[in-house]
Amino acid sequence: MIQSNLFSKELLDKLSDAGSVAVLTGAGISAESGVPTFRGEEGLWKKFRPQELATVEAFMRNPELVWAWYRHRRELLSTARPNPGHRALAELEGRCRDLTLITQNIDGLHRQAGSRTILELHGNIRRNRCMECGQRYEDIALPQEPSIPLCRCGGKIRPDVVWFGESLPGETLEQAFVASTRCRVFLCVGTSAVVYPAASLPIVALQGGAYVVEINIEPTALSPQVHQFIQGPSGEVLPLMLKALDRYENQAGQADPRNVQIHDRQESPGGRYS
Ligand code: BJW
Ligand code: ZN
Repeated sequence: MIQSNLFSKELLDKLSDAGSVAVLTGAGISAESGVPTFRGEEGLWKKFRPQELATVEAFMRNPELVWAWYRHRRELLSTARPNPGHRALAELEGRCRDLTLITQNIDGLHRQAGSRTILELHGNIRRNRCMECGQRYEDIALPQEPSIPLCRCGGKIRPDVVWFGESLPGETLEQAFVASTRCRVFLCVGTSAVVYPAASLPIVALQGGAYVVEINIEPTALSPQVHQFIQGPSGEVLPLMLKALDRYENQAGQADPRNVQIHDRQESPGGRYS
């Protein structure tokens, strides 16, 4: 059972100040929607080898296999719905002056949940593009046959996602770095934080002076460096964070400032685990 008082006063204070917030999400936030993660016991990379499915070389070698894998995952995603974690982040965006949601996920669930400012670092599984001329195609426009869809120019069409060794979309990545450098609060949610350049964003946020909070069901290599690590499923922790924020703001609204003394415990990053 997660305690609702586990959110530090510093976090609630900075969030209620409606300052700028950046959030980085990974596969873990969609786990409670039934979307498999990549790493860990139940992860996709336990059953499939990334080198055979998530590189350009793999696609050139065996495009049928890569297409079969993506069609299978699209089918899984067709019934997936946003969970309370996605919805809490959409609600938080409505409450903040400036919130940038940076996601490594390609599942589109943040948009379905109502988030608006979304930077998709690794593309989107519902889009496709031609390897040769770059022409974009929506998923629904693609025929199932032949098994490798071809562009009007004759080039092979591929899912519009970012594979290992490929560059991330330049402008999107640039915006993600700017938001992470400038934010006052950075939330790192449901990512193993091992894939670069996304994994540098929380570090950049720390260097820029942001208060960095990590939410994950288990500690990661990042955990010792953050201001607060909150262990638990994001679909439970994030809605609780909003409730705690409500309570905090109500109390602040009722309090007579002359009677309030704030004792802010200065904590060094990494010192605090729930
Ligand atoms: C919960 C939860 C719940 C569970 N609640 N939490 C050596 C050193 C450094 C870098 C490199 C290197 N060799 C190569 C590189 C570069 C490489 C890289 O970083 N590799 C590392 C693995 C070492 N990066 C790249 O190649 C990137 N491009 C690039 O760098 O270009 C420049 C360059 C070019 C050429 C050479 C070198 C540099 C591109 C990376 C593209 C990643 N693509 C994928 C596939 C996308 C398409 C698809 O889905 O099919 O993106 S891989 C996969 O990993 C996917 C994810 O977005 C990404 C990150 O994974 P994520 O989201 O963190 O998921 P998991 O499963 O790892 O973690 C889930 C977490 O959730 C866990 O912690 C759980 O505990 C937690 N969790 N349930 C909260 N309910
Ligand atoms: Zn083409």
